[in-house]
Amino acid sequence: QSLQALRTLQDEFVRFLQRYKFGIDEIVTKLSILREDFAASDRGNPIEHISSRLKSADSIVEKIQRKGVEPTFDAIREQITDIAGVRVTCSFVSDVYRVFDVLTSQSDVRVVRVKDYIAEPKANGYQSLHAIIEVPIFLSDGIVPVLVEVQFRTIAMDFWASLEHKIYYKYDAQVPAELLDGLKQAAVTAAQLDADMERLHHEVHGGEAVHLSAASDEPVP
Ligand code: 0O2
Repeated sequence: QSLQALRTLQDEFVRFLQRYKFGIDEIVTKLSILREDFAASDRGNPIEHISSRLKSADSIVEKIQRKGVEPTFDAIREQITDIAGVRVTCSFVSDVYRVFDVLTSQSDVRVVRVKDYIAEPKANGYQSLHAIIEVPIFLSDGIVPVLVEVQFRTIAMDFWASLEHKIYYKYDAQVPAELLDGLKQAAVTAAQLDADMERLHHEVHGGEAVHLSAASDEPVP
């Protein structure tokens, strides 16, 4: 390939990634506005922490190989849905669903897919609510939709996931069985802590509807 062709490809990749950065900016701004608005209201602020990351080129390539994705921008756009990632940490499980509901009911937000690992934790104990969300990005030459993966979780779920992530990488995915068992047990303890905190919170703020599922609108008392 000529140097010129390589430069063009590099420019295209930079612009490709930049759109995901704009997607992150849009979602983080929406969440920051909600956080400030909740804080100014008398309904209490459900958002403890917001973080974000743009997937690295290395990670994107690794995922393309692992999933056997065709190496074209269109195929990557369609099949790698976590290039833009935003994480929202809440105190209570009910807040996780509350923030999810408020964000996803905004008129320019489209929910593409939801994976509720709180309702159905992964085998290793991992819990979080994942939503692939599409938002419009207003560029100088038009509007483009961008996918952002938003992970909603409690502080306890986040604590567990960050330790599990470190252990997974330390052992290069070959985690000894007793550590896996320990992690599984810690996930049960974390879920129990979340349930206890939720109950105590509800006792103090009794009467408010508590949503504990993304799939159902039924309030759980
Ligand atoms: P990072 O560092 O956050 O970018 P995949 O599992 O990635 O092939 P999919 O459908 O994209 O396919 O996965 P999923 O389950 O929707 O979510 C993937 C992301 O969720 C991960 O991203 C993690 O952030 C988080 N996650 C999922 N499962 C676990 C888990 O068991 N432990 C921890 N700690 N995090 C998990 P990345 O790209 O792996 O990492």
